[in-house]
Order: sequence, then C-alpha cells, then structure tokens
Amino acid sequence: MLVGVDFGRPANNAHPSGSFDPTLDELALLAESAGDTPVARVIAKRQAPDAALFVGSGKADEIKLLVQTHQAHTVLFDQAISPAQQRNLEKVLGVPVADRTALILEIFAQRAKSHEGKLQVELARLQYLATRLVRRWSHLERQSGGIGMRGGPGEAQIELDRRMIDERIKATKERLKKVQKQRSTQQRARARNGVFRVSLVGYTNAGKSTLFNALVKARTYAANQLFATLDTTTRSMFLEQAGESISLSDTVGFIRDLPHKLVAAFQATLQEAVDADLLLHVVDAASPVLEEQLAEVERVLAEIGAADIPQILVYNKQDMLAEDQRPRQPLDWIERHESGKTGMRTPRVFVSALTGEGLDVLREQLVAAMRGEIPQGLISGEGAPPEEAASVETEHPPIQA
Ligand SMILES: Nc1nc2c(ncn2[C@@H]2O[C@H](COP(=O)(O)OP(=O)(O)OP(=O)(O)O)[C@@H](O)[C@H]2O)c(=O)[nH]1
Ligand SMILES: [Mg+2]
Repeated sequence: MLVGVDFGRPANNAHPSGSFDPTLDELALLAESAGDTPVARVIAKRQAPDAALFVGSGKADEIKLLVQTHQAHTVLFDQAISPAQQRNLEKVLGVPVADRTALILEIFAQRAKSHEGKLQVELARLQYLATRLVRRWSHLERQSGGIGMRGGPGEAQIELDRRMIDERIKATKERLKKVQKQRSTQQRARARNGVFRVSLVGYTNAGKSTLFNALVKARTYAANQLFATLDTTTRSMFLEQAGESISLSDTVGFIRDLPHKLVAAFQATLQEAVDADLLLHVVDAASPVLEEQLAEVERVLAEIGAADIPQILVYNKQDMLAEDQRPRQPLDWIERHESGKTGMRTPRVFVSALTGEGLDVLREQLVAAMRGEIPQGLISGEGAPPEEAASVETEHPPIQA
C-alpha cells in the first residue's frame, strides 16, 4: 500500500528534497523493484506532518481500512517518517510501515554483489538503523516479513543496542577502507595507462546499462527495475574512428531525495564517476519528469564533486517518443548552468540504446571528447562548437512541451 503526502510546495523551495509525486509512480517502481506488488495508492493533503502519525488520524483510519480490504502486508510512505511516527503507525495500522529510504536500502541490500557493494550497503543500513534506534523492536519481534525485515539486519541485530551498532559501523568502515585502498591502487594503475575514462551516469532506469551494453557489446544486467545496477562495471571500448580504446564504466543510478548518508556510503561506487575524464549523462527522454530527473542528477554530481567534469548529455529512448516530439537532428548543443557558474557548453545526443539509433553520432562525440575537441568547460569564446550545430542552441531541452 503506497502513501504520499502533499504538503503543498513552499514558494521558495530551492532544495528538491521533499518534492511531491502525486502519481506515486516512482514509489510503485521502487516497491516492485524490491519484490513487492502495490495494491493501492493513497494521497493525503496536509499543511504539516502530524507529530504522532505523520498523516491525520482520519487518514490513518482510511489507510487501515484499505490495508484490510486489500490485505496489504506493508505500508510504504513516499516521504521520510520519524521512528516515532513509524512506531505509532504500525500500532494503528497493524502492519509494518516503512519509508522510501528503507525501501531503497532494501533494494540495495538485495542487489549488492561485490564485496565492496555489500559492505557499503551494510554501512548504509547500520547508519539508518542507528538514527532510528529507540527501543522500538519488541513489538516487531512477533511479526515477520515486511520491508526492512526480510533478509535484512535480521533478528539478531534487533537486539543490538546503539553502542554495538556504533561498533559495527566502525568495523565496517575499516573493512571498507581496506577494500577501497586496493581498488584505488588498481585505479591508479589504470590511470597511469593514460586510458581515457568515460563514466555513464544518470537517473535510475534511464537506460545506462542498456547503452553500456550497446556500446561495448557486453551483457550487463539491464532491467525495468530501479537500481538494477549497483556495482560499477568497467569495460574497454574500442573507438574505430580514433583507433584507440577508452574505458567505459556503468554506475549506480541516482534518485531524488536520496538520503545524504546513503550517498556518502556509496561514494566509493560513485568515485568512478568523479575520476572520469568524461561523463555520459544518460537521460530518459520519454520520462514525463525528465527535467526533475536531470536536475537531481546534476545535484548529486555536484554533491560528489563531479559537477565540473565534461559531459555529453545522452537523450535515450528516442524510439518511445512520438514523431512530433523527436528532435530534428541527432545532435545539438546546450548551455548547462552549473551552480552560479557561467555555463558549460554541452553536446546533446539523441539516441535509442535499444534500436541503436544515434549511437554513431555518440561515438563521434566520444572521439571528439577524447581528442579534446569538445569545447567543454567555461565558455570563453575559444573552441566554439561546430558550425552546423551552433545554430540550434537552446537553453532548455525543447522536446517534451
Ligand atoms: N524503449 C526503450 N527502452 C529502453 C531504452 N534503453 C533502455 N530501455 C529500457 O529501460 C529500462 C531500464 O534500462 P537499464 O539499462 O537497466 O537502465 P539503468 O539506467 O541502467 O537503470 P539502473 O541500473 O536501474 O539505474 C529497461 O527496461 C530497458 O530495456 C531505449 O532506448 N528504448
Ligand atoms: Mg543499470
């Protein structure tokens, strides 16, 4: 059962966190990605969260009725709820209650494959747990299943008190540090080779892995799931026009309102993006919330210190667009405005990773970027973009009215 609460949009809401999705589509996809089946969606409207229940008591009763009607086993909130609210809601509703953060952690836990990925997930979960550890466990011991319970920290961990969790956090950080040290040694070795490094970044489900596969003809797991990819995969890609290979990395997808701690915990994975010479920022051109997703990715990139790395914007899934929504040419240039800076001139390529359309143009741009021909960085007059493209300059993506 999915619940979203609309608090109205504050007039000067600079920070995208707390953004409201009236459709709850993303929460539904997240739930499905975690292996659940959404049975009902509820939207509540409030001025401010109720201190005890997050929603009003009338709404809580309504949710309870729906839970019983649909025999829902968990209630998922799109917004972050406090441990106390969660506790109270579970009492009223009679089923486990979780929020978006817990759900994302659950998915991460299910997906993590590498040693490092598992350690990162464990760290993120422990940190999440530590913030919510207020003797809440006794009433849950009788229950089984539910988000955050399944295969997660497990019953044993429920008994851990804060001090033990803190100790585990410390130990996990140590182990992680060791693994990361090995990795950065490998990375330095790679860097010394002088290979041009390209990293795929973008919102979750934008098609990064599909594009990765199409470009390197590998078989990385791609699926209509959020966070299908958790561990970074790196392959060598031969660029015929350049007669050289570059290294291409597929990375974890971004998502709005990703808890800050989680981003910190995933920094090692995202380090790949930070160390890249070029970012292929993959966008789902068919998404109705494309602008928000673009902005969120830029925000996370800034957070991890990757805002200044040159980008090629890849507008993927062109095959899903209606004829009149499609751009007239496969390439144009836009100006990205990065946190107060003058602007970065950035090529925008329109492709379909599925049909292969536009991939040749993308490869050409990769070659240009590798040769330093893409006039990225601050606009200073020198290195203007190619003539034929300069005429279609747009501040904002024109497709998707
Ligand atoms: N129609 C269409 N579907 C696409 C295209 N590219 C990817 N998809 C689909 O979009 C879904 C997500 O693709 P992925 O490649 O897994 O996306 P991702 O960005 O790697 O996602 P995460 O790893 O989960 O962050 C899959 O169902 C793909 O088949 C495309 O060009 N056209
Ligand atoms: Mg992927």
